[in-house]
Order: sequence, then C-alpha cells, then structure tokens
Amino acid sequence: MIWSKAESAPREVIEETQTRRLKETASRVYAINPFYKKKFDELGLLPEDIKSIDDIQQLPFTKKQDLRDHYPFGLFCVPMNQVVRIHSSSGTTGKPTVVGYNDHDMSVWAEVMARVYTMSGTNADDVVHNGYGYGLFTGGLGFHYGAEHVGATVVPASGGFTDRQLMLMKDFGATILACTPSFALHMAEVAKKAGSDFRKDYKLKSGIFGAEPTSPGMKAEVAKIWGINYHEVYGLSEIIGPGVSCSCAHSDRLHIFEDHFLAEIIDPKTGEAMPDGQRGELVITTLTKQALPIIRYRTGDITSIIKEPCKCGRTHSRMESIVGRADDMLIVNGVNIYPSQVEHVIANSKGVTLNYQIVADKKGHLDKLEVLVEISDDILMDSVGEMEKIKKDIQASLLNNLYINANVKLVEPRSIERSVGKAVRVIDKRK
Ligand code: DLL
Repeated sequence: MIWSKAESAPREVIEETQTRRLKETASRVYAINPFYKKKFDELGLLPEDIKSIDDIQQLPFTKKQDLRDHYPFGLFCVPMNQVVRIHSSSGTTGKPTVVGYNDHDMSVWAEVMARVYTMSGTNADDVVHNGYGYGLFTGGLGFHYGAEHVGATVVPASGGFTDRQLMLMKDFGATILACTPSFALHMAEVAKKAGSDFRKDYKLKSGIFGAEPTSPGMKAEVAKIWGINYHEVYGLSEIIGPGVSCSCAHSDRLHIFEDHFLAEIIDPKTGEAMPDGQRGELVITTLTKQALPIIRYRTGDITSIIKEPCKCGRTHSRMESIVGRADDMLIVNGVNIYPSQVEHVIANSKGVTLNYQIVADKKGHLDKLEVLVEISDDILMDSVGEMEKIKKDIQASLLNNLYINANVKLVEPRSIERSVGKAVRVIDKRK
C-alpha cells in the first residue's frame, strides 16, 4: 500500500510541484529572514531569478555553522508565538543546533512519517514499539506522531532499559520495531542471553531502522536474528527529523519524499552538481517547511540518487543508503575509509560479532589504526590458535578490500561500551 498519491505522481508533476514550492520558499526566506536576504544580495540574486528547479544551483548553501551562528532561533521564519515545538541536535562541541516547527510543519512531519510506516507495512492493526529516544532528539517524537497518524498503537518506550523493553515487546505483542540498528542488535544479544526463542516469544514482522550509518552485513544480521523485514529510514533534524526518505519492500535504496524535499548530490570539494547515480554529498532544500525553511542544506552525508522507477509503484527518486559522513571519513596514511566499510568487512568475517570500534592514532609520523572487535560467545578466548586465525583473516580482509593496514584486537563479548542512541564507532586520538 502507498500512503499518498504524491508518492507515485508522474515525474512532470513532481517537478512542477517542486518548481512552484521552490519559488515560494525562496520568496519567503528572502522577504522574512535577514540571513537569507544578505546571502541572496551578496550573490546579486533575487527570488524571481528562480524559474525552474535547475536554477537551484544559483542559490547559496546553508551549513550547520550558519544555524550555530544564529543560535537559537535566528533562522526561524515565523514569530515565536506560532512555534509549537523545538528540537535540537546533540552538539558534541559548543552549542547545539536548534530547530522549530509550527502547526503546519507538524502535519508535514506526521504525513511523511505515515508514508514511512506504510512503506514498511504498518497499519492500524499494528503495535509499534518505539525505542528511539524521546526528548530533544527528533527520533522518538517523529516516530510517535507518524504511528498515531496511521492509527497504529504506539508504545513510547524511548531508549535504554533493555530488559524492560524486551518484556514490553513480548507482553504487548509488538509487530513493528523502531530504533537504531545498533540498539536492535544490542536488544537481540540480551534476549539471546536470556534464552529467548525469537520466533515464538516475539510477534515482530518489520523494523524501521535509521539514524546511523549501517553496513549491508549489519542490516542482514538484524533482519535475520529478529526474523523481520528491514526498512531503513533517513532524516536529520535540520530538515525535519526522521522522514526524509525510506526504503520500500522492493529496493535497498530509500525513496525521497520529493514533494517536500528537493535533493541534490554535489561534489563536496567543489560544490558542483554530480550526475545521477554518482556518489557525493547530499544537499537538501525544504519545500514546505514554514518555521524553519532551509535552502540547500549541506548534510555532510555521502550517497547517490537514481530516478529509475521502482517496482513498488512509487516514482520518487531513490537514494543509496548513506555510505558515511563527509566528516566521518577517516584518512589513514592517505587512504579514505568510512566506518561502514570496516563494518562490512567485519560482517563478512567468522567468529566475531558486529560490536566494534575503530581507534585511529599516530605512531611517529604515521597513522595507526586499531580495530577492536568482540568475539562471538561460542569462541573461547583461550583457544589461541583459533583467535589468531580470526584476527589474521580480518586483517587480511581489511587490507585486500580497503587497502588499510590495521591491527585487529579481539576483545571479550559485551566489553565494548553500548550506547542507547547512536553507536560510537570511531575514536580518533589524532584530533
Ligand atoms: O538522526 C533523525 C533520525 C531519527 C533519522 C531516527 C532516522 C531515524 P539527527 O540527530 O539530526 O537526526 O542526525 C542526522 O544522522 O545527517 C546522518 O548523518 C545520520 N543518519 C540519519 N539517518 C541515517 C541513516 C536523526 N538511515 C544525521 N543512515 C544525518 C545513515 C543516518 N545515517
């Protein structure tokens, strides 16, 4: 089932809608917000210069730093008495980025999340176990309102308290699991240790996972352990939260809700547009947001987009699952690597689990990389020969596939710290 007719509109209709909404958005931000007016003026650009979606390339980029520089509400385009919700990203350094929504934005968010749920087969008969964190993070409440919009029963579990979450999932008969992939794997580990029979104890049929880069191997593992269909959702607070795009039953790629978000792929170094299908940085312009419309937001996420029709009947273009973040990319002795590539190697290795951490450091002038990986429960730490073989195999695989010379250190099961939200995969001691 498809939630909205807009998802299967002919390409001309999608582009007409985008053009109309892009013009409206450019006019609004120029008229209302001094930040945008200044940027347009510096480029000698007027909103009426935007005549088609191709003209988007004339518009200025917006960066995370721009939101920080105008902390907290400087980029808002409605008076505060119309703002009904605030969220913010967890700023690891300095001030967080703050985002706001008016009533209209809240209904757009519920609409796109209803599309996500419908794409993963959720309807009013379902019980959604929502393990995304509630609070300033957009995950919990974004998934919450979308579930209510499709009429499902939502269990607002939030993050943490793994044992209690497992009990609720079992007792309330959850059929849909929504949480980060790393938390889904963590819950599976705990359930397995407690002797659960996944097929018998749980009624789950689908999971909607996102918020962190995840390799195909990790997705396959989560789907296999829980015995569910894996759907991936992508989004970011600055644009709306979860609900920018989602994968359907027919493709690993994620349909972008193009009537609300105009997506481009650019070369992160030059800012030039990349051809369809080629990887680069995802840039998004909101087309219907009112409290915080954003022009050409540099997401920092690396992906590619194709427009080919999909078997599911949706015509919205599809983005590849995020390969990594431009700023998450590690350069180790000149070789570029993303954590998800390392994860893919680990997922295809024997005797280990998908709990890992990458530690980059310096030794003299050279970079040195250590990959900590937890061994599986069935491997004995004192069987030296077996441990040595596992370690050598992973090292060889990292070298052959990613051209990196890493030291692999096998560690005991459950010894790498778990996070309740997004997993911490990289520790870069060189910074
Ligand atoms: O993570 C929104 C979200 C919540 C998405 C729940 C999906 C599910 P932020 O905290 O602002 O918002 O973080 C946004 O997370 O730029 C990506 O780098 C990363 N991210 C989000 N979804 C995915 C995904 C939420 N499916 C940042 N794959 C984004 C890879 C993702 N990375």
